[in-house]
Amino acid sequence: MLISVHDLETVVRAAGAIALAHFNDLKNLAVNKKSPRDFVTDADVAVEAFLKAELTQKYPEYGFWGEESGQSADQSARWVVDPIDGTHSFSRGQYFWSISVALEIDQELIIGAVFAPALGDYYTAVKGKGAWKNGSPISVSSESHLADAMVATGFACLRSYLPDNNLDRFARIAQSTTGQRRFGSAAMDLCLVADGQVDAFWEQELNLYDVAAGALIAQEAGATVTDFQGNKGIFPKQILVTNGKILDQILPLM
Ligand code: 2AM
Ligand code: CA
Repeated sequence: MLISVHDLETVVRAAGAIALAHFNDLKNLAVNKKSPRDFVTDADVAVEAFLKAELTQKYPEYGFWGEESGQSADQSARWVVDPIDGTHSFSRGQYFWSISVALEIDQELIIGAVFAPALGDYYTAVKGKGAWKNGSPISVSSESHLADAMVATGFACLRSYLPDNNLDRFARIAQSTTGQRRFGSAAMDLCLVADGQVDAFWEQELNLYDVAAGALIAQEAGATVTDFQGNKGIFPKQILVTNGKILDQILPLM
């Protein structure tokens, strides 16, 4: 079945309303830890349950994979969902968190939506058709000098206590760029590259549900999505997204 961006937007915005209701009532929010430094709240569970019910009922031909509830049987064509990306920020009352929904068929991303309800920003993209923020087309920045660039990263890898913890890489890149940001939601970071608000983003040890929708939005806005060696493709364990113009300059620092 052909999915319209508008039908998807209706579902994702309704999920956003559920998340926002919890966000506006934080003092009553139960925050639990899945493992050290990995949080889940009632809001994550409620938003994912809503999206799973809505999407599988409206589009029974597609399977479902969500961060909190796992994978349904059919996974060749599936929704890939992060109910709240940036749960830690959410639980502290900060605004940078998002709902991330992508449709993947035979390992190809077809449509993606990232909604940041507290910011009121809705990003979407359709394979081969472009990317939009709040209904207007978006594209990556034109910055071509790494020295003048604004970059973003995250440290999900620290939570798995990996020896390659991004700190040395961050130090190298911070010394070679003008601005560095750490927003705490990979799905949002990818949309910020798509919208030209930052020129590059990289992170390690993410999962497909953190990056699927945002990576399609970034690609459709003209971004290059690679691993740290410059191989093209979406590699959640090692993802580098740039405006394309600074890729050759940032790769040696990765
Ligand atoms: P989350 O909020 O949905 O968990 C920020 O650095 C990114 O890391 C976010 O996309 C965040 O997604 C993700 N993240 C948080 N905890 C993590 C963990 N324990 N392992 C891997 N990624 C994590
Ligand atoms: Ca997540």
